[in-house]
Amino acid sequence: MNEQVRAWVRAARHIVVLTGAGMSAESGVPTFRDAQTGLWAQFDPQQLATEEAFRANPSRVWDWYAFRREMIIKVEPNAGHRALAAFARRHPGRLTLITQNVDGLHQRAGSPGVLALHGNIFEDKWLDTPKSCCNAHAAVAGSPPYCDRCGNMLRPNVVWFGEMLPVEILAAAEDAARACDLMLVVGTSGVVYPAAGLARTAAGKVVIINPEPTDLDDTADAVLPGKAAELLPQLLED
Ligand code: BV8
Repeated sequence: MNEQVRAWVRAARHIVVLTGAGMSAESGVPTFRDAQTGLWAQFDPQQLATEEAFRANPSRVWDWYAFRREMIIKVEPNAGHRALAAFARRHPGRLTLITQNVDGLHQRAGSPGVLALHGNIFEDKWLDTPKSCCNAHAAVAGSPPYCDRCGNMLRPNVVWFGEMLPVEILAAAEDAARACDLMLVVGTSGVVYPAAGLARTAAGKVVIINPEPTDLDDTADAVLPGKAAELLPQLLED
């Protein structure tokens, strides 16, 4: 099967790669569902990653993101991240990389033009529309930092459940999916929308790379039951 997929990679003029938390697992970043260890095990990530949860208990949610940032800072992109960046360097314009991950590891590996559908955990933005008094650099330190004039709070610049994805990035991702010859869907359980929907709108063949069954297996032309950092270097080498 790998040989078949390698032939599809060689023949494809435009490849789209859609990644999820499993892409970073071999770097040591627990997947979204596995991230709930220790203190956070008692919380459902989908409950924490919402505006409601943040307004109800800002320091709990802020500390959860601080916990995840600490974890991500300590790790490095893996061979899968590096293989994608190297392929893009060797074949400019042939690969569009779309990720659900907020960890920035694709960008750190050197991948150009990453479409980060769900934002970046290392960026902050104001919770409410900032007033003239809201200066992020002058925010009072705390969990979370806040404006001492109006009380506005900083929040991570990620897309929470129930929130719209960045319109331009989603539109670019949908365009790429509709124009691709081949889509590699790597390390995602395929349950979160509209991201998972991209695999269902892909014009080209869909190949899933995941050690476990996913909600998208039914739409795939091939399923490779393996790990991202092991299979991607094999599939993408010229
Ligand atoms: C919205 C950022 C609407 C925050 C995230 C249609 C149908 C059903 C529900 C909905 C629908 N449309 C919308 C919804 C609601 C909701 C949704 O999808 N709910 C699901 C859960 C049922 N979607 C939303 O709320 C979206 N917004 O719809 O807005 C709207 C419209 C108009 C006006 C206003 C609003 C926003 C969704 C984005 C939420 N933010 N992240 C943060 O990170 O804190 S989602 C977050 O969870 C991740 O970014 C990722 O997308 C998802 C986790 O999924 P995966 O990445 O797949 O990770 P998971 O742990 O599940 O699986 C890991 C996989 O890796 C496994 O399969 C495993 O086997 C595999 N693996 C493990 N090791 C390896 C491996 N694979 C390869 N190699 C390995 N080594």
